[in-house]
Amino acid sequence: MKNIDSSLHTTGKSAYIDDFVVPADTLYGHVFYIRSAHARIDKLDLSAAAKIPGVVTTLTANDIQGDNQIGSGADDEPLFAENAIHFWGQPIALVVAETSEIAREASHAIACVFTDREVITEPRDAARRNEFLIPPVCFSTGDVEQGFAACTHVISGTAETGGQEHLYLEPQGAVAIPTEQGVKVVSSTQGPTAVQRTIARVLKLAMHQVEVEVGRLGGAFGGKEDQATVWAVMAALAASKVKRAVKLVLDRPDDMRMTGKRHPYTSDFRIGLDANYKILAYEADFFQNGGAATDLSPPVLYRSLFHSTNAYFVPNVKVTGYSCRTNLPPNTAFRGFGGPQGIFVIEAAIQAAAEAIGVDVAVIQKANLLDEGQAFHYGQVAERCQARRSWAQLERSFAPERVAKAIEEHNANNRQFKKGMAITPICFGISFTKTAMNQAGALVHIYSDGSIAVSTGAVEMGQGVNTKILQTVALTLGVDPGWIRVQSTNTSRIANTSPTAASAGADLNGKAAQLACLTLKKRLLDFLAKHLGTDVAGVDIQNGTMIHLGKTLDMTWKALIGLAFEQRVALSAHAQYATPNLHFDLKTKRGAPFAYHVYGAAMTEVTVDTLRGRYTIDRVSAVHDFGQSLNPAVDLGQVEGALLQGIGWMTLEELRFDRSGRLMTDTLSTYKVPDIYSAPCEVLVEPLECSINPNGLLNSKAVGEPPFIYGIGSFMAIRNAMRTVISGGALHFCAPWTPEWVLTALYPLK
Ligand code: LUZ
Ligand code: MOS
Repeated sequence: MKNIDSSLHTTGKSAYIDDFVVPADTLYGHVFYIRSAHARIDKLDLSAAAKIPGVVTTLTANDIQGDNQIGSGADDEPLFAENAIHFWGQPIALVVAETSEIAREASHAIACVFTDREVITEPRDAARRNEFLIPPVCFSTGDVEQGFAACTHVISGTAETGGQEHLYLEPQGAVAIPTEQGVKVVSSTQGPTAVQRTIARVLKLAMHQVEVEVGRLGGAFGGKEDQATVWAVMAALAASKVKRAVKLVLDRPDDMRMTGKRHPYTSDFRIGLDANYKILAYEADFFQNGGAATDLSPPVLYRSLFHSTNAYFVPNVKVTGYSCRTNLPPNTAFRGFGGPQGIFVIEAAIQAAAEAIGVDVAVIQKANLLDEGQAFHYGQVAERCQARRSWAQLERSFAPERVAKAIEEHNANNRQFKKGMAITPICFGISFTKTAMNQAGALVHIYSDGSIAVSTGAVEMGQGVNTKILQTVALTLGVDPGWIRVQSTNTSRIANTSPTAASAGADLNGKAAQLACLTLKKRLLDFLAKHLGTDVAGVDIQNGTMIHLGKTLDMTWKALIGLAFEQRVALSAHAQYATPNLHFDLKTKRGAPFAYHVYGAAMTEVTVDTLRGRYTIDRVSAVHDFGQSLNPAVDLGQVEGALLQGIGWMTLEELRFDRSGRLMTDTLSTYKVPDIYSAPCEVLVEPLECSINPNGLLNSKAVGEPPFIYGIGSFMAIRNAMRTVISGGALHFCAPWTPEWVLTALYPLK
């Protein structure tokens, strides 16, 4: 089945926040902030702005009835700063005017006197001053010191990865409409309930007075898991103050300056191997740049620790995470959620070990892949482990040894253009690491004309979750997909939703929809059996036809529903799904936090122009574990998109903050994202054969985040190509590897 949204997208009919038809007297908001990343606010005077014609009101912390607090991870984030700001772009006030142009102009008339304070942008600087968002977190298993003592080779080093702008095509935004009982907000958020809860808290309302509606998002990638809330709350606050609809949409530079991004990490590693290249011990310290408030930094840090050994078995592990408070915007969820940052470090460590020992890196990787029944360092046992099977299929299908040989030959005969390759195995745990978040709701209505409406907590953000839910409903009820519509996500229809995140949107919400459909199906079959005067075991509904004792009945779906309605059969059902058997002990850092793991392996081939520092990604060949894919076209799109986003993170995308904490790369002319010219010339994706997953939706596996990690291969492959001209000496593991940095590494200043 093709993605149900593809024709809407390609004909421009998909409706986003900016397409939402607003009342004629809608007002527009503009957020005011000052040109500083850390300052004491001495004086704030909005009177000049308020006098500008067209300005209807201004809002500051003084306008808040409830708590001036929007922090999710901790109560450390005011909606409007009062006495101090801690990052460049932190909101201080909102101007509300008849047009967005007037609101923007008026914000320039706000007078704010402030005193700059010292700015910290680097996590290690923060750590030296004990500026942590949470106490250090340590996961360990076995005894690393004993492990290292038994090793033939011990290698240590440092690895760094940069931040990343989400660059969702649709910027952050919301429209708030005052209602009789409270407020209704249309928001571009992954987490409607988080928006609802925070509006209730700030406006001093009960949650049932707040309705949050989400049609679809023009991309999110984690950037709207938490950080869509701010703008929705501001719009709601303004709307309830002036009793008119208020729309607030950030322009691109403001969005890039004011919102948090992927966490940059700088990490120290030590890895120990025996004479057979078995990794006996691994130790790492991760310094996470958390930004100025807690936000999702703690769970992101936890996921770095969970995934710090990637797809390898390591008997002795000690990994420690430091969530460092700096004066950057609060960094937040971004596809992979700390996993890629953790995995980069062990891949760098293995690469460093291979170079120090003088052995092919793939030999070490392969020798240490996780086996069925082995335990991760947090105690969960790998079941239906696909690490070795993915690697083996990659070898069968894409012959990496032959590729390596061809590259060697090429490099021997070419001075300027050097080729390199790398294999990246992946392993990613599926479930929110916070067990309580692994639940979802669904509400299915069958209307009396036979048409079916499905509501869940899932937010469609381009990833195709609605298509998968629709397929699940069609399959479970046994009806033609044409009868079914997936509705918007709305807190009045589905309560207490987890954000659509952690790659688990289709799993959780699809399973809830499946449960609701099973209830309806049972009611309908009971009714059909009674209607025919037969036993329920003899009737079924399949592919839109009614079946009795193996024979097709002369009764349409529509007719069945008409009859059932006449007989007062309940044609609506709600269900909740909660992933079973998850547990994790935060004290001992042990348990089984994941429903299952996603595996895979990719080979990346590149060519580096060693004169200019430029490179091309020639080919990425991957064997990816989809389980039994529900929708191969949707899933392939996820792999391709994630791969390219991962390549961007590793190669092109470079956030630069100046010493005062100002983001210098706040436009698309200064922040380079991969386009079609920097995409791999060829992407070959093979599904891993015979992977079944009873813990997933209809045997499928989650797909959103794991393939992002394949991007690491582009960094390693470029590095390997550079190695052919730089023998010995330092070649740092410091991403992103922009052409400028490649050139600088190839021709270091003496
Ligand atoms: N969000 C979250 C996530 O709140 N918890 C998680 O474990 C997670 N994992 C991946 C992406 N988003
Ligand atoms: Mo996410 S990083 O699954 O919002």
